[in-house]
Amino acid sequence: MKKILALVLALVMVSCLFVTAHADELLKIGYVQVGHESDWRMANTQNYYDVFTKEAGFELELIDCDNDHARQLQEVRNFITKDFDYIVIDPIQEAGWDDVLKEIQEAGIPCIIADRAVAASSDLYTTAVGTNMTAEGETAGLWLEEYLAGKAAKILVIEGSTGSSAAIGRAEGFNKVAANHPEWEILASQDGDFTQNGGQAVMEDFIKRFPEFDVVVCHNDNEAYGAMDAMDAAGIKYGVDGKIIISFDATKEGLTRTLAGKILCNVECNPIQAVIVMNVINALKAGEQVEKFTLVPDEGFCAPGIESAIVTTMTDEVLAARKY
Ligand code: GYE
Repeated sequence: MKKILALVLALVMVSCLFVTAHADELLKIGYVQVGHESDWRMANTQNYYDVFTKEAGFELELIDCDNDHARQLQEVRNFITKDFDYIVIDPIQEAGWDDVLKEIQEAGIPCIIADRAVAASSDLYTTAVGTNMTAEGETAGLWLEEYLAGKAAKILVIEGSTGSSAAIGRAEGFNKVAANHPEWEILASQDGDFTQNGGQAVMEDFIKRFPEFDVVVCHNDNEAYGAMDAMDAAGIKYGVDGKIIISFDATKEGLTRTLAGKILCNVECNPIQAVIVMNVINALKAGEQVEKFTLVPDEGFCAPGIESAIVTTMTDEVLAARKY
């Protein structure tokens, strides 16, 4: 009996040891997330929780910085103090990162910039993963060029959060195409903060100020929903037989509205980025060289009945396959 007890005790001790050793081996990942402003963001957050699991060898601390740049810097500094193994930053703003990036470097912690970009020397971080926001803006512009086929248009823009690389890139890409079209007039461009409420408020203001317009470019789907609410309330028609709405993100709800012919063009920005970030981290851990930038590819979509050489025409199948 005693022998059995001793054996059981020994087994319990060994398994305890194993569990602690295992817990020690988990890589501590600190992720400073932008906020919870959009469906895109929620999908991105969920994706990190799904991928960076204990089973996969990670302990993830994801902080929702609620679009507060100063808070985001502070949270990164907390990760440094707590000596995290890897720091992942999704920068709310493009500017203002030099000091904190140097501090991460001095602490010897590898740093990954994810989704949005920083306006800092790439020597200051280990690697970056993200989409090409300028290319997204250009795709939207090229689709409009194709759709209008030389017709004049008055354009309103509801921008993403001021100072974010997503808003800067999308505006830059779209404006590059617009510069070739003297028959296009951009009437106004205003910050809707990537939210549905923001999009609605800006659109209500636009409707009062501009009785005539043809196109509304929204920097994300949630802003587009807000703009649609404002137009519905004002009795303004949009879609195939009304104002042209262009959006970005191509979330499931956004593409549902593209399939329904309401958002005529929707340029994808893929929020499913955590696996790529995880692969980069695993490669770094294994001592492998990683690229300075890993591109997350994306494509554009337009409403059924529109033929395009720039984007894919929406179908039920595309919508059914959409995970976010
Ligand atoms: O388009 C928007 C989100 O950084 C690409 O941020 C991302 C943008 C996305 O809130 O919906």
